[in-house]
Amino acid sequence: MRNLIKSAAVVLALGGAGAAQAQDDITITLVPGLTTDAFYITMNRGAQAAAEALGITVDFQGAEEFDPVLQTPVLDAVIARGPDAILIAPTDSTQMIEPLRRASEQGIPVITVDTFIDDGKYQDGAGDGDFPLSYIASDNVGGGRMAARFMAEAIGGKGKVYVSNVRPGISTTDQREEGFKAEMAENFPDVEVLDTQYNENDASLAASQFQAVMARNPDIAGVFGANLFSAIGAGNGVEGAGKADEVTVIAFDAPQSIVDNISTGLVDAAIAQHPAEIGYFGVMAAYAHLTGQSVPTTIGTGFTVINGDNVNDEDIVKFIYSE
Ligand code: T6T
Repeated sequence: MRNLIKSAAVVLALGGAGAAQAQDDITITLVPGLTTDAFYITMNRGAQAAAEALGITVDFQGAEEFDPVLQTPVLDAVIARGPDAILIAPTDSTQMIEPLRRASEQGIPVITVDTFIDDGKYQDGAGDGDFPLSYIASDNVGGGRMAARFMAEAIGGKGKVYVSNVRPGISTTDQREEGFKAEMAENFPDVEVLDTQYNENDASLAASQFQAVMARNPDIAGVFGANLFSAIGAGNGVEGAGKADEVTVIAFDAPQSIVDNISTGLVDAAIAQHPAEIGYFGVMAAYAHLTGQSVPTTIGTGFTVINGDNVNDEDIVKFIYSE
């Protein structure tokens, strides 16, 4: 009912008088993967910029860890409040399908940001999780391939490396690993990619895993941290082992601490996503839908590579994630 009344208000607003008041009445909820991650904090900054430009409200409701078991009750509470649209980074590509279907069945439009459910191809009539309107994110396979190229170049095209990753089932980090391995297999045959180490988004675990990998492979040449916590942990592990000069660390994500580690030389390169763009265009897509426009089923956002060559450039500052 509330949604119906609001839709009527939007239609009225489109007709002319009272536009500002009716737009004030639109509320979109952004559900991040977790609330304390600089990546999602930056995404929310972009979402708030769009909300301000449009004169609407965006609220930010999430769990404290990246976990579908914790995200589901947060989502259920959001659904119960009945926002006009939900933007969400689903924490598992299969486990979040049914919880999100509950939103869709209640008439709340769903757009996924950063991560996807099912195969990420929405509105094509195929698959259980076809109902979200749009997916707004980085090209994570492409980003994984970029990471592989920087790694291969830094280690001279040969040696042992591994991927420090969160856990299987997360679309983004799965795709980064897939892209990293595909690029190595296709173009760098002398790079051996060892077994992936899964760290449950725990930087301390990622750091201790480096020590264990090194104990088994004293000639380890590099580690790719496939997200912010994996990369922070990989850097800490390499530093703790006194191997900063010998082991290459390539990071996905760009919080201040990783950028600082690029300045000291501990981290060789970071693939910075543009989370503020994801938030901004997520809100714009939801608003477009709520005001009767069609929206693209995918919107791709970019990357900026930060390394020793540009880490001190003024232009780089805007790509460092907010804390
Ligand atoms: O890398 C981002 C995000 O893209 C991924 O889906 C989960 O991890 C981060 O939030 C970084 O911690």
